[in-house]
Amino acid sequence: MDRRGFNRRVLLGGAAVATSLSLSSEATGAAEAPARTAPAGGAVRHLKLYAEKLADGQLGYGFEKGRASIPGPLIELNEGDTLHIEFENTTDVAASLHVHGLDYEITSDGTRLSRSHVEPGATRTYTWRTHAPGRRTDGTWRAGSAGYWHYHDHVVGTDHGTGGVRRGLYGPVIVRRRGDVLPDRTHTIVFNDLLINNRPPHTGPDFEATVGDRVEFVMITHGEYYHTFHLHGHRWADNRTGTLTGPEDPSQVIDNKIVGPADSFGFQVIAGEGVGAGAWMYHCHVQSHSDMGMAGLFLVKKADGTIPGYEPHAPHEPQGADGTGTAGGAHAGAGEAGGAHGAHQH
Ligand SMILES: [Cu+2]
Repeated sequence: MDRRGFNRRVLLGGAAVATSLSLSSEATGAAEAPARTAPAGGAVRHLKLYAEKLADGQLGYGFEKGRASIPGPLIELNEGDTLHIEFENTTDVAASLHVHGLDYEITSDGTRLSRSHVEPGATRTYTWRTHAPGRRTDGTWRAGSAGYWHYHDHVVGTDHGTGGVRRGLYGPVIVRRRGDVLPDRTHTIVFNDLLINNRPPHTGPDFEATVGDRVEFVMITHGEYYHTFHLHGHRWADNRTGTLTGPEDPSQVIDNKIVGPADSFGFQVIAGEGVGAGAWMYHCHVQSHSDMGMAGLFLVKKADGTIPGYEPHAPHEPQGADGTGTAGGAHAGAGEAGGAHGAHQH
């Protein structure tokens, strides 16, 4: 049940007074409008994706030529959708596109072993399919595709894409189930070795929101190390959506999660809910890792745009409202490639 429904139930229960269970919008800063939810899938979508060399020598994926970013753009689907990706490799080395969690035939595996990689200058269409959960004919239950997943190169450097992943060829995929709550905005955080999103240490990335925004984070890990992802002032449920479905949902609520190479998860928070505006840190909680710069800020502004107690001093720019997303319900479209900050060339 959403906050609004919960609120209503408390009121309908007889006591038209605020109780400890009543989460008013004044207390939470949350918007009053009902949350938007994902529609049923079943669409066939087409997308163009480029692998490119960035100015700093790293590699990135992008929806448009010259707009590649690290991480690559968000690809968003609804269970039942099929996505055909025309992948063009503009780099000077063989590269590929390999996805986790979705359905694909061996010809879309994105590995040299299956000859589904792409030579420099060449193009190949990869097909990803997704499905809703359901019962198999033998009576057992088949999981659906919904989840926070990711894609990456599997060819550059070694047959496991070790060089491609290290240099930035990775990105997020979200598959939503009908009825999943849609966020106002989605941000991607990738712990890759001891860097975040392949940026220099101690340079974020930072993400901006206003109190009450429903902000989604996709958290992916790559590289050689295990980490713990921690966000200050906000919590999430350790389940598929990162959100509790109601008062009986047994999922553990956490604010810290151990992650290892190729893990991915996601969650949504109401920015500043119950805690207000602020420069809320997120970081790896392995102490030496955070000390070495695996940290960034979730900059939650008051409605007037200010952030109490925060004096910007770091040299990096926040990733703001033009970041990513789900704006307008676009699918397999919007991504973090939008802004100048996307390519991380500073
Ligand atoms: Cu770490």
